[in-house]
Amino acid sequence: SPYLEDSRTGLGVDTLKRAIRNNLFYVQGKFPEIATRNDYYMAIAYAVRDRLLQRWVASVKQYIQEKHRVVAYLSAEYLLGPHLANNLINLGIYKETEQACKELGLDLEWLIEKEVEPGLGNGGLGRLAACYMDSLATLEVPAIGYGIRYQFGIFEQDIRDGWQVEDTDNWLRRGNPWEIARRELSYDIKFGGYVQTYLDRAGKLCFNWIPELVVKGVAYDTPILGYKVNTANTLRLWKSEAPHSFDFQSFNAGDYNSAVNSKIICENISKVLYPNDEQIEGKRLRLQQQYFFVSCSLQDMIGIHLRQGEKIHDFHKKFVVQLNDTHPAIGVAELMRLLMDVHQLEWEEAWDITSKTFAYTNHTLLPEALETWDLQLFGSVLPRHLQLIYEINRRFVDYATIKLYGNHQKISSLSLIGEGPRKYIKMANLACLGSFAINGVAALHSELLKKTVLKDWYELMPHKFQNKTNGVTPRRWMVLANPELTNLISGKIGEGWIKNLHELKQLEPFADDPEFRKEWMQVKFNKKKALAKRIKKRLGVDVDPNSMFDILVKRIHEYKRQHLKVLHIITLYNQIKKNPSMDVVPRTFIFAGKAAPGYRKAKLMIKLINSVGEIVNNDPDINGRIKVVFYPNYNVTNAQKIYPAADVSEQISTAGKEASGTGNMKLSLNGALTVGTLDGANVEIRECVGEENFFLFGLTADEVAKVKSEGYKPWDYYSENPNLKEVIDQINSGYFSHLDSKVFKELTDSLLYDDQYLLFADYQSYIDTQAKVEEAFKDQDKWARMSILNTARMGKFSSDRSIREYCDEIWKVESVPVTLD
Ligand code: 26Y
Repeated sequence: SPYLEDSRTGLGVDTLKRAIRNNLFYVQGKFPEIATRNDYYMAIAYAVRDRLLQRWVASVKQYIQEKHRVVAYLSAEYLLGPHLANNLINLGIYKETEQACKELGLDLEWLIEKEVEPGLGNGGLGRLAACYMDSLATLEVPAIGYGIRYQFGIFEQDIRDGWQVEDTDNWLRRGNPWEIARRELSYDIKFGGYVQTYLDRAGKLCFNWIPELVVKGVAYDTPILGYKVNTANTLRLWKSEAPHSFDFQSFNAGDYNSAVNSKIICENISKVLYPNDEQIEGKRLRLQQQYFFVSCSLQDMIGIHLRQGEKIHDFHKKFVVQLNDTHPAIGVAELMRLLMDVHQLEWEEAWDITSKTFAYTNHTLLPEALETWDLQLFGSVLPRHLQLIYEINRRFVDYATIKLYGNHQKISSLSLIGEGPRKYIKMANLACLGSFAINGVAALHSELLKKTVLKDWYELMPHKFQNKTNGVTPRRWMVLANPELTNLISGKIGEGWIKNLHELKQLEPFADDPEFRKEWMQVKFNKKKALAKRIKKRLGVDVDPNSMFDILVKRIHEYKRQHLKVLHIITLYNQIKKNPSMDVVPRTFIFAGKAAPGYRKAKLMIKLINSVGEIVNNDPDINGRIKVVFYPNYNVTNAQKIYPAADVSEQISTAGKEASGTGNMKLSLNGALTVGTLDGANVEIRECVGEENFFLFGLTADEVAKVKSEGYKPWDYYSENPNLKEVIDQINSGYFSHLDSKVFKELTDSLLYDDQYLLFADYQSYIDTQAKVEEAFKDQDKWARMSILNTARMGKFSSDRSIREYCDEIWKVESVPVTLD
């Protein structure tokens, strides 16, 4: 072309080359001879960022000019994963950039591997938020994601002597080219102190919160680009800082220490992500984190709304605020405070606006995982909100008393305040009351919510309850993680499926094509080879890519039952030991996942996996036919390498415990066949892929409830099942722990005497099902057919479908195509 493309927006190979060279010089201040790998990574990242900015500015401009309704997604966690490759894919310039790099003598993949991922989440809930941000942008829906810019994300996991060891995640150490600090966009957030009441001149009762501490929240924005559209939405994360004039009295008085101390206290709020999921810990700092980001976000929304010349009374028409679990539920009280104490609205109107603004997604059925805050602690951090919650509750209890004819048990279960040795605030109740919609994350989960943890709410307000089955973005989890499979599929059915996953259905006829089956299995084999290479490099263990890759990767939890998988492995091991010449299908068992640092049994499960691996992998009788691998530091980066290599996806939670699961979707989409219970979204996956392509085992949620109510006795299963007994006795004998019989006692005791998660009840069914898996795998051609049909039928599980449903049925927002000028 005779025209020179703009260096900051052009998408051609030559332009990209020029941009990378320019950035190396003008951003990194380097020339090729002395540039490091990081310099090149930065040079490319900034080239990509320029192209994002063009779309981002256009999106924001259009949203402001045309005053569209906006979704605000409030989440304490965003598990984004690396940006560079994803942005290249969504911009549609992966190939071009690869070529530009090549011509500059660089290997793009090698640079992509360099990126440190922002691990600002624990697991499923945080990753869901990231998939939803991708889909919102792809569907061209005006949206802002609000959260916390943790300086340290989820810890890095290392394994030493079989045990998990945690290291801090200093993800910002080399800088972050994907964010822009908006120094001018900041809000003051109050903490502690007391509330003054006074009558104003009109005789109205007013409240004045005199805080003990004021912290400044500064916005850091990251553009989230949709797939092959111009929409780039904003992820706005708040960093806490000391206000400009922090403690100048102390400073002036020469008390340097106390001045610096208060700076540190302020900065602590966004310092580190709490590494617990499902296990609540009532820590003051965590409550401060929640309030900090929620208050910044709501103040920001009100500011945006008013600056557009709109009235505060119409706030709920401009914004719909989705609460990602109860972590941001304090928003209900905070919006009341802002509307009343700052914007002078009366209670009735403030409540009307508030209860039309929020919608709440629940992510758990474990009653012990429902968030509560000690009332005293709560009042000492948020004294004004405690008053507001009392008043919200007073009005609600009055209403409920009439509706429920004074059914005290129900009313006290619905109350926002729990009574006991100590009073506490029930965040799920605050979320339910303050929201116009409440949803679970899979069909079964949404049904069980209505029958169990939120039963009383359902009976009182059935119209609020909905289901929104989770989904995952095919961009990251197929196009990026598995370009080989992507190409194979697109070669047959075109690329439409990437935006409309239902189109995968068109693959079905190719399951009958022997050539296609061969190519399908070849892609899988190559991905297994690549993973085997990584395993060798990271762990020094040889695994055979011809063996079945049997994969169980997720956070470590008793309810997820990684230890049930271990019981299966030991059972198989014992079978081979007794009959070394038996015909076994070689298998590689791959585990990965982090345990909350304070969760002793979960950490012990990791140790057990590694101890069993040590014995099994080195036993000459086994002769490499089964291998056990624990891949350390499971995160988005590693997940992208693991899913494409899976033959079997293990989804083995106790029925009724896993809200949805999303790893189940990513694995299945990548052609793995599922071994699973009827739990969470497994139920819907099985419905879609067909029961003949799904290895079902175990009790149903109803059966689990029944067995428990009838008095479950794990010991009976143990004493009546010789194989199970042998396995447990073996663990207890120290067979896997250098004859130290105490190491796993806490775990085996909890199984023998309690077994909350019914491992023993499901054991035999699991073993039998695994035998069927083995049989099926022997017929590789049949397996290929099953795998293809399985992927072809996963169309439902795109996060695009989930987000469409949220938009249509909860948020009432519409797409706004963005035009570039
Ligand atoms: C209160 C605090 C300790 C806490 C922190 C994180 C509590 C829970 C969590 C995270 C929960 C979580 O990740 N839940 C998962 O959400 C996924 C997305 O909906 C589901 O697929 C998955 O089943 C559920 O366990």
